[in-house]
Amino acid sequence: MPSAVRLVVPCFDEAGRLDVAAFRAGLAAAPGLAFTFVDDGSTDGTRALLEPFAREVPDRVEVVALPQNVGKGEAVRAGVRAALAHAPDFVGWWDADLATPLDEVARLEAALAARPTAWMAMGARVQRLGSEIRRRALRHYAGRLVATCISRGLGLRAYDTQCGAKLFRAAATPAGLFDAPFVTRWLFDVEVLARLRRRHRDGLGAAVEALVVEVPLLRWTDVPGSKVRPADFFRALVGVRRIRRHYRVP
Ligand SMILES: Nc1nc2c(ncn2[C@@H]2O[C@H](COP(=O)(O)OP(=O)(O)OP(=O)(O)O)[C@@H](O)[C@H]2O)c(=O)[nH]1
Ligand SMILES: [Mg+2]
Repeated sequence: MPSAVRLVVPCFDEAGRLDVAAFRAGLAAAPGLAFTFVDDGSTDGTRALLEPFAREVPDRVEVVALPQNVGKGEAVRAGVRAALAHAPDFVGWWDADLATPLDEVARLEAALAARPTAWMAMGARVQRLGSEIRRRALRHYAGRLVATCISRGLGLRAYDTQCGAKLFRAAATPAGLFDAPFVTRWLFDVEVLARLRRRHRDGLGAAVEALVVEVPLLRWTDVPGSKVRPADFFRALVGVRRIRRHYRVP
C-alpha cells in the first residue's frame, strides 16, 4: 500500500508556468500522491487552470482559494493546515514551477524512512558530480550568501533552507506548529526551524538536528519567471534578524 502524500503547492500568478500535465503525470506515477494548491489572489488565470484539474480528480486535487495575496509563507501555512486535515502519512510543500521534479518526493520519503526519529526532510540544492542542479550563477551566489546568514544567524548547520521541496510526517507534526502566522514572507521555512528550536529550548520537543534532515537533490532547475525580486535578498537579511528577535534565538 503506497503511503499517502499530500503536497501543498503555493501558486501566485503562475498561469505562465503551471504545467498541469506534469502534475497529472505525477498523480499517475504515484498512486498515493495528492495536491493542495493554494492560490491567494492571482489575477492571471491561475485559478482557471487549477479548478478544472480539481474537478477532474476531486479526491486527489484541491484548491485553497484565498481572496487576496498573503505571500508564500502564509499561503503555505494555509495549505499545510488544509492538507493535514486529510490525515495523510506525509505532507509537504513544493514549488509550482516544478524546479524540483516530483520524482524527488520518493527520495525525501526514503530519507525519512531511514531516520525514524526525523520529522521533516528538506531538499537541498548541492551542486556536485552526478547531480543536475541548474542555477544561474548570480542566484546561486546570492542564495549562498543568504543561506550563510541564515545558518550563522540561527546557529543551524543547515545548507539550504530555501529550496521549495519539503516533506514531513503528518502524524508527528508538533501540535500548533502551523497555528501562528509567519512573520516573514520568504523565510517561513526558517521560521519552522526556529519554532522547533524554541520548542526544544522550552523542553517540548527534540532538537532540530534530530528532527530535520537535508537531502541533496539529484535534479533542480531554475525556472524563469521567479517572483523573487533583488530587493527580496536584502529583505531576507533583515528577515533573519526579525526571526532571531521574534523567536528569541540566543
Ligand atoms: N500562493 C502564493 N505563492 C507564492 C507567492 N510568491 C511566490 N509563490 C510561489 O512560491 C513558489 C516559488 O516561487 P518562485 O518565484 O519560483 O521563487 P524562486 O525564485 O524559485 O525561489 P527559489 O526556489 O528560492 O530559488 C512558486 O510556486 C510561486 O508561485 C505568493 O505570494 N503567494
Ligand atoms: Mg522557482
